[in-house]
Amino acid sequence: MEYIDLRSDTVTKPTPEMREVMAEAEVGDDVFRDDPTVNRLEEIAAEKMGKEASIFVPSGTMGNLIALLVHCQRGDEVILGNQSHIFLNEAGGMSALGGIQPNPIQNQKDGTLALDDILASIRDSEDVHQPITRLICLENTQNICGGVPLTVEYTRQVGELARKKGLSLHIDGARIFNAAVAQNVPVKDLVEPADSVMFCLSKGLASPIGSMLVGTGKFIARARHIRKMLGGGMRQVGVIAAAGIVSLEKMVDRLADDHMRARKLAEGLHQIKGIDVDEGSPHTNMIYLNLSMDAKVDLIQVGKSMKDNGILLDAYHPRRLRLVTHYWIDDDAVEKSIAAFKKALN
Ligand code: TLP
Repeated sequence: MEYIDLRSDTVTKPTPEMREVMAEAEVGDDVFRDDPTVNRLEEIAAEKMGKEASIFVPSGTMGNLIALLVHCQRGDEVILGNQSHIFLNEAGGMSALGGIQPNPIQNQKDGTLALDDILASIRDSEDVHQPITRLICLENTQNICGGVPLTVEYTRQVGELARKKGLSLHIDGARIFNAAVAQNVPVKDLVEPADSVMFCLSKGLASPIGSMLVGTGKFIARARHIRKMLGGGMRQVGVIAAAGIVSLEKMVDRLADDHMRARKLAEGLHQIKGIDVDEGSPHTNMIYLNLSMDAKVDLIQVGKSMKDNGILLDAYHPRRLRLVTHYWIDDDAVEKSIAAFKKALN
């Protein structure tokens, strides 16, 4: 049975065009830099982001970890959001593998870190008692705050603050193209203030695997070394890089369709008693909602009923839910989902 899968945009299977180019891809040993398809993908990614160089990595988690390991030494500290994926959902990699200490500060509702909070969290480098603050991390779009995009202006402000204080700025841009498309701004402008950016091919851009890390040539040379250290040096990986090229060349503009369908889905859900869609949601391709206290069922029950109707939800929390639209969610899937929610809540 083909499910309508609203759990995440990570569930996207390759498009028919991707399957074709994957079968035909020219490949070589990428650890020797011999894979022409990977080399091409890395060139395109760097160019699109307006940075000198890029490296293909197996996952967003590894891309973020490599960035942190390049920026920081053992004992250094990173300022990041307390709702950030790096802090909450990357298995503590920075501490376990890099001896790096997170200094989480509150994410505001709009996904930002307040500039005053960042300033107040920077350690006194003259004081031998304190760790050395090295890096600030932003997340765009900010997933847990609602898939909310950070603006060019805000990112510039954080970049300026970082430069003034001698810190680096890394952006976890797993969904940076969603942020660019939703705000109708060039992605280059969104990442211009950052020293490094990780973005995913394997989410809304529908590749089966892979993320890119971009930065200066020197930064990426060091990243290449660390990727190997982590076991992320891949061989004839042009077979998946080929899908990544389709992601970057053909799949970016259509993210607007995912955003439009998320809005349609949210409008439908607004009409259903017992569902409280978050104010302002969706900002991009994610809808966040709560089941109201007077709903007769909890989300675990709703999840079961939806699954019986062919729809998958990430229903692990009794009242709070995230729904994500992507390439494989078409208008019909939106209609069916709304109808199934109605049924599940009655
Ligand atoms: N996010 C996944 C889950 O891990 C939560 C999802 O379904 O949203 N940064 C951000 C902002 C992410 O949302 C994710 C994945 C990653 C990094 C990690 O990417 P992968 O899964 O490729 O390691």
